[in-house]
Amino acid sequence: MAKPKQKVIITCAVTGAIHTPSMSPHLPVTADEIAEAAIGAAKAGAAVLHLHARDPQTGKPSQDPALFKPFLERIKRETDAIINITTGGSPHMTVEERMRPATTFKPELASLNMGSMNFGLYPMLGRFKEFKHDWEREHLENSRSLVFRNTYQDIESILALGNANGTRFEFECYDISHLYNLAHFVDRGLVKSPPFIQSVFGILGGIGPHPEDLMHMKRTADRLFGNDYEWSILGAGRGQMPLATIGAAMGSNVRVGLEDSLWIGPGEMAQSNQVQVERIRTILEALNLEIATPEEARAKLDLKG
Ligand code: KMH
Ligand code: ZN
Repeated sequence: MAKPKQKVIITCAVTGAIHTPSMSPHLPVTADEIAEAAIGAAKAGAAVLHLHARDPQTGKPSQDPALFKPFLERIKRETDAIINITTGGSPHMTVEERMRPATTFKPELASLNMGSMNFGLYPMLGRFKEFKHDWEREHLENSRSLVFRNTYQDIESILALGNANGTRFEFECYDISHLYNLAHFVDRGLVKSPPFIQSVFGILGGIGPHPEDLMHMKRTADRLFGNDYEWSILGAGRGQMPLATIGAAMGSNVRVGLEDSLWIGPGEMAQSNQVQVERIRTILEALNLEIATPEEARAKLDLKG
């Protein structure tokens, strides 16, 4: 009998906390914009929606649950997609602040960043020079001196929150050491199998975007977790589509969205999250891969539904 085809989970990270409104007119900011972008991505094939909120006046990232509520309600009404709420927030926030929306809404999935690191946003000052709001320049400038703090205690607090609420995690691993941190928590019995590993490539402060970096992450994850993990690829910026393509050809799931890249081609801004989902979907189908529905993704990731 033919082996059933592995179905690929597409995650779409709709707005994030890295890019700022002056960088792209297409970055969703208000609750309606975030909801519409997320619904468009789900219709195009994203089974998972990774969500952050922003202050609607300034576009500044915010973890205020009141800002999440309207778009979460609308997305749940209009799609069956899996809601994944950030606990990363922004590298500028405390972990207590970052945990607020996942604590309030008890989603099926939440992100969990697996180590402390430099998070170099300041190189974007070379590319983007005009900013409508003061916070945007400061956000990039201050990244020279900040550490994205994810101590063992921080990780334990977020794991405890998930384990209390039946929330499972998208484990964001920006470097090889983060895989070892994840293995440590698996060994301690605090992480249920299979972990959903989001390997992040191309953030300054983490592993680079070279295909060899991807291979090294995969070899290490295979050694630490055997077959017992769900692998996904997130390439930042121009690495988004090439790395997702390489990963998918090797059996990974994929993440796209304007949180991770504002682009759809060299010098060409993505007009929406949906176009990035459509692009990766076209690539996956050309590779003869099938796209997981939300129900299939729930089964693969063992979510509460
Ligand atoms: N911004 C991405 C590189 C989070 O929300 O927890 C990683 C991220 C972090 O999605
Ligand atoms: Zn995020």
